[in-house]
Amino acid sequence: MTDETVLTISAEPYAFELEPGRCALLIIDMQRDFLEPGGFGEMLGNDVGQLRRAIEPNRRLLGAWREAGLLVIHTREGHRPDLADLPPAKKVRGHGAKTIGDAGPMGRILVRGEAGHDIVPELYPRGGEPVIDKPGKGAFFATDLHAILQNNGIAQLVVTGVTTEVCVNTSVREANDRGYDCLVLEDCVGSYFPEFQEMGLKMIKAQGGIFGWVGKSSDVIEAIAKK
Ligand code: TIU
Repeated sequence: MTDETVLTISAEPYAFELEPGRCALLIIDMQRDFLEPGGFGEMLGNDVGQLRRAIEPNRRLLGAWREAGLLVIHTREGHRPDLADLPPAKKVRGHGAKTIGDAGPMGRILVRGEAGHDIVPELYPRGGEPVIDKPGKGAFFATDLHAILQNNGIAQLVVTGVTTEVCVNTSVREANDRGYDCLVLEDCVGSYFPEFQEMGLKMIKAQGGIFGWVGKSSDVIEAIAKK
């Protein structure tokens, strides 16, 4: 793979021209509290099985991405232990009996350093892979993600993670407005709600790719493995 390599990836609304030297894999919020039985997500009444389907395709993709020597960035949604960065509106939204910062099934809910806040073992970051701790749904809000991408010469993102219509969509929209081309992999993103999974992906690729492209992990893995 040279700096000039361009890999044509089958995608909608049309093929994505992936330039490996300028493309990072962005894995959004694959955290235990969202994905594991007994976590915060399940405590809220969600079916974590809907999200867990994305773990294995992400594991394969991450392996191939690392093998190819390309940049991978992980994100986690969460807050400072003192909750100074937690907007009061986010704390009280939903009127839940337990909310962010309270003691949950895997430590304090969405607080950095707690077990539930960390990334699932199957996709655990390796040393040298940037981990972005974000207080919001979008990966760019109040983080150094844009600076890290710019410093690495990144212009394209392959985006995976959870949930499709919340943090993935928000991050893709933020990335799009900052000039990044985003390829979202449908088998590597997940929603607790099947209808939001479908519509969340449709919203990205509609109107000629208004926010980006939608493809499959197998096509990316095949392309980067060949080079
Ligand atoms: N990461 C992410 O999507 N956070 C959420 O809160 N998602 C929900 O779907 N609730």
